[in-house]
Amino acid sequence: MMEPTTARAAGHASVDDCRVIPLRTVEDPRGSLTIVEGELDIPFPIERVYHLHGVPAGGRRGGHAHRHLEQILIAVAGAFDVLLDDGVARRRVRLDDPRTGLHISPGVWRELESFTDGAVCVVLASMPYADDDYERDYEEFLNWRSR
Ligand code: T46
Repeated sequence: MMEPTTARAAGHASVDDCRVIPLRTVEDPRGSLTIVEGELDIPFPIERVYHLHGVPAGGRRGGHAHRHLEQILIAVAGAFDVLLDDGVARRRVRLDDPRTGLHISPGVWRELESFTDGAVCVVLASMPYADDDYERDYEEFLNWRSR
């Protein structure tokens, strides 16, 4: 059982709280099978799954923070960069391995960029979709983080 995120309630995590998690993978001559069970392999129950695909090579997504939502991003095909920003520090993570997932804590700004052709990003999310959980304005994000 994975420990729940302590920063979850506060929503004021740092970029260093965002970790690349190795995912359980079964390898055999037929190929590989990677497993994610909520609260076992990742630190939250999975309420929603979506995937980004058909992103043009070099394309970008994201450009926002979530106040409460936490997520795991997995590059199940291809690769892309995730730029993380907590209002003080920034960190860039390249995702290119379907056996790992990037845990993004609440309150961290993210930009996805440098997609390779054919890349697919699967996202495991801790909450249903809620537009009012998004902070899409960077200046407002900085104000919120500094409070
Ligand atoms: C994130 C990155 C990695 C829905 O109706 N339901 C959903 O569950 C989602 C995720 C999106 N939408 C709608 C809202 C917009 O009209 O789909 C449209 C595109 O969403 P957005 O511009 O937010 O897409 P991205 O790729 O910039 O961001 C998405 C997630 O929204 C976000 O949580 O972290 O992927």
